[in-house]
Amino acid sequence: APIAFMDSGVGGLTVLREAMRQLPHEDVIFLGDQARLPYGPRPAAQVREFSWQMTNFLRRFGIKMLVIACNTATAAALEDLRSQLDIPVVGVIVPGARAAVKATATRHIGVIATEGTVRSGAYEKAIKRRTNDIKVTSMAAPKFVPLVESNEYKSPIAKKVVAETLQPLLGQGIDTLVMGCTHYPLLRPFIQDAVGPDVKLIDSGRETVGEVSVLLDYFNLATDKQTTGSRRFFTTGSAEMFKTIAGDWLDMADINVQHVDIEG
Ligand code: DGN
Repeated sequence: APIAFMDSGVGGLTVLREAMRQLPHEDVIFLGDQARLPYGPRPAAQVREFSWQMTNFLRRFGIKMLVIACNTATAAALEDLRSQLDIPVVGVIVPGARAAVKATATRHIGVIATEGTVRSGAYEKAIKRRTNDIKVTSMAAPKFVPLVESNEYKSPIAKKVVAETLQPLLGQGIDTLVMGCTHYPLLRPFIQDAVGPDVKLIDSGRETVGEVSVLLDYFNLATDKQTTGSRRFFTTGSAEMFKTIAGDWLDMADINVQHVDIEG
C-alpha cells in the first residue's frame, strides 16, 4: 500500500523528495490542490474542509499512512484527521518544532510560515510544550508561495523578495529559523543568503520523513520490496505546470501526473 502526501501545491514535493531519498522502496502517491491555492490566507475551517476532500480522494488508493505535507493544513486539520482515520496521520509542525528546539543555542527561534500557520500559533505551542525558556518570533511570508508556484523561485526577483521579507528578523539573536511552509525549501539558497551562514535552517518536511520512517517501523508497515517504489502524482490544477516544477525539483524525467477534481 502507498504512503499518501497532500499539500495545497508543489510545496509538499519537498517532503516527497525526502521520502524518495530516505524511503526509496515505498510506493508514494501525491496530491496538490493547486486549483485552490494558496491555503495560507483562508480561514481554518475551510482549510479543514479542503483537507478532508483531499484525504477522501487519497483514501481510495488504500493508503497505509497519510502525510499532511502542508503546515497550514497541519495546523487546521491534523487533530481532526487523526481522530477520525484508522491509519497513522503525520503532520509537519511537531517534527520541525522538535528539530528547532534541539538546534538552538541562543534559545531564540524564528519561524516563517503562511498567515494561517502564524495565526494558529501552532509552532509556538509545539515549542513551549517542550520547554518554556525559548523565545519564538514568527513572521508570515505570503509572497513566497506564489514565487514557487509560478516557477520563479530561482529568479533574481525571488532573491530580492526573500531578502526584503526577512530583513526584520536580522540582529535579534535568532540562531535557528524554521521554514514553516513546505514551499520554502525551494527558496532555501536565498533564505540562507538573507539570514547569513550562522543561522541554522530547519526543513520541517525533512524532519517529518524521519518521523514517517519511525512510524513505519513502529506499526510494522514498511514495505518488504527491495525495488524502487511507484510514484503517482495528482493535481487539481495544471498538470503541465506541475510536471515542469516537479520534474526539476525531483529530478525525474518522466512523471505520471493526472489532473483531478476533488470537490464535493
Ligand atoms: N505549503 C503550504 C504550507 O506548508 O503551509 C502552504 C502553501 C499555501 O497554500 N500558501
